Amino acid sequence: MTELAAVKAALKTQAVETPSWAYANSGTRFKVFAQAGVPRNPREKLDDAAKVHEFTGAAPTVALHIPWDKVDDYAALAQYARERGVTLGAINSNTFQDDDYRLGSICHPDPGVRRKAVDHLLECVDIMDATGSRDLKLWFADGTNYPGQDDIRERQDRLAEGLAEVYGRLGDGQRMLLEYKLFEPAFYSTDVPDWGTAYAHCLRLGEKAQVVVDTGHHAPGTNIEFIVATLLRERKLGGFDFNSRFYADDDLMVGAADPFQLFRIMYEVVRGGGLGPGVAFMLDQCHNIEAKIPAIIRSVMNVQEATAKALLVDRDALVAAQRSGDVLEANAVLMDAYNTDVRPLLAEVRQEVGLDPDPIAAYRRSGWAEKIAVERVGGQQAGWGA
Ligand code: AOS
Ligand code: ZN
Ligand code: ZN
Repeated sequence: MTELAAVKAALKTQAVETPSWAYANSGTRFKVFAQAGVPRNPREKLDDAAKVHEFTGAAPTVALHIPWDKVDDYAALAQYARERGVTLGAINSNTFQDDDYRLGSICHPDPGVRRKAVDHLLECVDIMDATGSRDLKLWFADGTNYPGQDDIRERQDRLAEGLAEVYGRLGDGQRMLLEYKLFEPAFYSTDVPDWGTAYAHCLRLGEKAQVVVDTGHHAPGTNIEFIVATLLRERKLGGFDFNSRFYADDDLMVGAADPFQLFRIMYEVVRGGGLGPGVAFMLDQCHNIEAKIPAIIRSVMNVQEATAKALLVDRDALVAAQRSGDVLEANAVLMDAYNTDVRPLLAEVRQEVGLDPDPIAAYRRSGWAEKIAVERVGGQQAGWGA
């Protein structure tokens, strides 16, 4: 296979998981702007996700969030997805929206509240059994607001105990993906604030526990690609929640704020052999003011563009420059790949698999946006503040 053929082959197999909540109405704590045609239930979210896959060919799975996507029959929902050409992906738990969770969930000082949180996580594994999902994605809003509020070390013990129970319930081929976040909603201490804490818990738990890197969950200036390289090296990178940030957990379109950072991350993924099914490439975004489906298509394309550039890095030239200590040349090799316009290459890749070279234009021409605007009245809010 020529080098270009190998790059194309890798791009053809790339899969980006889209989140059900990105199709629903969302906003900030100031205002949720309702959009026309937004899904009214989980099935309609899957209909929209299927459109993203239809035009990109690269979004074959959809992440669910429980209880925002609560249904009576999850196996039927999975079947509904399959009939539309997609399958159900990660199950995202929610231990942050009940009054009981004011002081935390799995780390709460009260064992009764901890029991409730762990039971929810176990229920999520039951749902995975029904949907055929591989991954349970855990993000905890747990933490404290004031020094002295709770024992931060004991909270780690509670976390470890709860996670161990859920880990024990995982079946063969199922995984637990633990997500970290610097702060918010807790402001003084967060129970899983960084990759090191997530890694330490996952290491103790075992092989089925891996870390999720949400690209919006770091302090400004954090070298995320270093984290990615390290986790891949330790075989503990379970996946990504992709999005962009300017300030905090902005959840904007991936590759919008800093496409160069996304390229650097994808380079480490390629370099570390992470471009495969072992790493889940998920989006975790909200489209508050822009049209949702084209924004998700755009996001998938942004990931593809960063990946294509990462695949185009001349590794031999890079290694030679690095080993000879040629700083400028090494940097130039990387920048050459980053500065390549990969859009024609991706258009070609799409045409080779029978897709329109311009997924957004194809979506716009399809009439789907107009159809759902007429058919769907009273779209659902994603969940936050609902
Ligand atoms: C929260 O900030 C996180 O990024 C989570 O991944 C969260 O679970 C997701 O937004 C869906 O609830
Ligand atoms: Zn996330
Ligand atoms: Zn987040």
